[in-house]
Amino acid sequence: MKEKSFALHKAIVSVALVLSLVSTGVTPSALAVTQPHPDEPLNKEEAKEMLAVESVEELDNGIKLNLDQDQVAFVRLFDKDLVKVSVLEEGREESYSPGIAKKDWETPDFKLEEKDRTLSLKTDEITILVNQEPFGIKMLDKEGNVINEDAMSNGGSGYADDKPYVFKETDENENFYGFGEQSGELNKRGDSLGMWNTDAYGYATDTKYLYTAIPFFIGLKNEKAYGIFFDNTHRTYFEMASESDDYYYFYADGGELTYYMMYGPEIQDVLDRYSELTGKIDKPAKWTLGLHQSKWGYTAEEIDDIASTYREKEIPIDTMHFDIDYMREYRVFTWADDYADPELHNSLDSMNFHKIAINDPAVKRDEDYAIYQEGTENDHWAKNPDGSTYFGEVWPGESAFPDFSKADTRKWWAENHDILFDKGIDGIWNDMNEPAVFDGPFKTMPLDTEFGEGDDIKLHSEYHNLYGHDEAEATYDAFKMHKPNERPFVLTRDMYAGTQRYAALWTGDNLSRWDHLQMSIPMNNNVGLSGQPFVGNDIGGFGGRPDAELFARWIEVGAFLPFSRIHYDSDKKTDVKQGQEPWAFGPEVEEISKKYIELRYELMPYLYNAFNEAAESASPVQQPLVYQFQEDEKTYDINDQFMFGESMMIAPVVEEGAISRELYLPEGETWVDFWTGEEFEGNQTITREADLDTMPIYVKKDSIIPSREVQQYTDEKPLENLILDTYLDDETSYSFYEDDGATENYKDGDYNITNFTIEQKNKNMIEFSRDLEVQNYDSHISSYTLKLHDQSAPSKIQAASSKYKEVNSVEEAKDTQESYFFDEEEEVLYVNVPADEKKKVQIKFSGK
Ligand code: MIG
Repeated sequence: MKEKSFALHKAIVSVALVLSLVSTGVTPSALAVTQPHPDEPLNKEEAKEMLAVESVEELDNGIKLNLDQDQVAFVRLFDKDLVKVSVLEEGREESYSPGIAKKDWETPDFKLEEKDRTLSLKTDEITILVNQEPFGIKMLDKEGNVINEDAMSNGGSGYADDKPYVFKETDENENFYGFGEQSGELNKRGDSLGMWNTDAYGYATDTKYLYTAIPFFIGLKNEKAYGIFFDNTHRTYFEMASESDDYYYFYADGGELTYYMMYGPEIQDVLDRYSELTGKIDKPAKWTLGLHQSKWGYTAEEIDDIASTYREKEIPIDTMHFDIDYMREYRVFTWADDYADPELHNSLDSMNFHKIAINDPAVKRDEDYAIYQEGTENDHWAKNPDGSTYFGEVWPGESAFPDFSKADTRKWWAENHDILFDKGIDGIWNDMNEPAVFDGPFKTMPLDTEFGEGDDIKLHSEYHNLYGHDEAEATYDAFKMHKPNERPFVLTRDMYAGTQRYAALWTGDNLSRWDHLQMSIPMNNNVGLSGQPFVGNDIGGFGGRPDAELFARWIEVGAFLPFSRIHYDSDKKTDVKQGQEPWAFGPEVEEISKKYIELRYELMPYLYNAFNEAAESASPVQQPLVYQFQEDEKTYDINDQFMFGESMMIAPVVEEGAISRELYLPEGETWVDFWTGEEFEGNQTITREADLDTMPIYVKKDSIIPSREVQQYTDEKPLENLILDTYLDDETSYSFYEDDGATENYKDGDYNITNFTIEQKNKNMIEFSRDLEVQNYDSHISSYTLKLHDQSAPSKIQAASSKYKEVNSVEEAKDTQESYFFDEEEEVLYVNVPADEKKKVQIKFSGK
């Protein structure tokens, strides 16, 4: 169980926390000091005073309800399965937080009726019933099943002591997912969750407040999913059947009651709508999907050495990170001499490394420092209530903080990025954007610090959870400003709903502990179900140091993270001298690391396509099993397995000392062991041996996994030979997306979509065909290698009248047009098809 409240301690600056966290035996901190006050329970008696409807006005997309107690409510249909509900003080306008990407919706067809004092708004997909006395909302599907309803006996929805709240009915069959980045397990039923962006160094498995606030969740009941987005940027609370099996509720410390509700029934349908509302990720630059290496405290020389060691050892990698040490005494937008040294940059460039630089919001109070001068002259700082500049202590010492709520300030911030981009920096890493303040009253600013100006002033209590969001937008804009045709890469520690439009997320300062490796899986899976597919954890753990076994198990998982970065804490905070590079634990772990990192690079076409899907429909790259298998209740609570894209299931070993594990194979599929080819029917739990170098992976039968030769970095060689790794049962197809993976040219149509189909026509024939759906990108692909698993020797392969030639090795097949090779031992058939093959390729077997 999570802690239900936190004692209010005197603020202890993070340095003190840091000092208590030394060596590998790090104990997670209690983090009791990071919330402005203990959780404030909702006044439930007050909530029971319910609102009643006095009159109704029809709107073009819904209704306005004049309520008693000087309140009004709006119920608007934004789409046939999306409704916006707001309850406001009379006279106030409905609003949109910066989390919202789309405000103009085309009103769906709907019918408004009134029967027995109940109003009904009916679309093709849902019916919203509004009870008038007392006021309450119900959502039904088109068959009339109740999907979600206000818990009227608890007080429905409204305000209690100025806190907006909503009570909903639930029962034991309902489970909850999403809520952004959270500690604990996958299924949040029974949990008390909170959102207040927190610098949670060394968080524990039950730490309630982490770095992000994504007040969105998915309810799954009787196999049907719906979503609720509580668009409130104040500190929010979610009591998910934590007090009773019959109801759940959510509320905020302040602000207005606005929430959106969307219906599935598929989880993906919910994500479609949620991501239309709050935005989707951009298609990422391909290099960002490669491996990243980072450490707080690498010297300039070490950055160069580590990079060249990767190349010498031929362990694939794309990117080195520059942590805060590169700045001149932590002054943002400056370079310390040794890190600015052109030799370092030339060296990294010559090894084809990409470079990411960290950036913090705090600007050192230093009258001789240009950035500080500009910020002061142009009124860019957050302010105290008396209008003076707010100052707080962070890495550079006393600092001012940009007010990112102002468009001018964001523009100024974006402009300054030329100082980083001019040095060849390709990506920006936004840290400390809670914002973290060492000497603030609870490690951030006082709640009455002011942002914005004139009528737009927001207090920190309201703006806090948006600070990182707006900084991410400013950083994203820096790319648009300085590198307009390049795909931006921003990495952020903090999010509000919608931040995925601008940035990828890493999950902050985890620890080198087994329970952190375990927790990272449900954490990422829930982030993925919250509209943010681009997520990763510091591989090996940030605080403390892993031992060889933990690092090996972690890099195995790490190679399958959407964002894959090894990163670790400064040596100043640990007794143990232990690196976290793949070779730092001896030859065995180096080999294991290399094996899995190479696998990631081989799977790059598959991974890039999974990201393309994510950019188009918010489908997560790393998925909890429930995402694809919501009809199989055995998946609902699985914490230690995940899907990597559509077809691969990862069942990592995350227990110390374990060399085998149990794993569940979901119902409705046949699963193929990736390493042995052995097949299993779904709906069973099996035990898999897993020595230190084996991470169990299963592939859904009837799938195609596009892959390629290993590269040392993503753009090393053009993709000429596309391997179609095929696990055929009956019929399978794959829609393959390709573009340059770097520029915005795809927006002008510069991409290809090729549809592959592989079909077992009859017992003696497999047929391959491909259809060019879109062909605008100048592809380098000249051949496809069909890699058909679990086959016997073919008798003949031909495309119309041209006969394919049998050769003696995979290599030979790759170099010979229209050829094939049968690997008898592995029972794998390789067929090399020219990319311009227009005819169907028929693979024939003499009757068995
Ligand atoms: O207060 O820049 O989460 O990744 O290495 C610590 C130094 C500041 C916290 C980040 C971590 C980064 C570290 N930063």
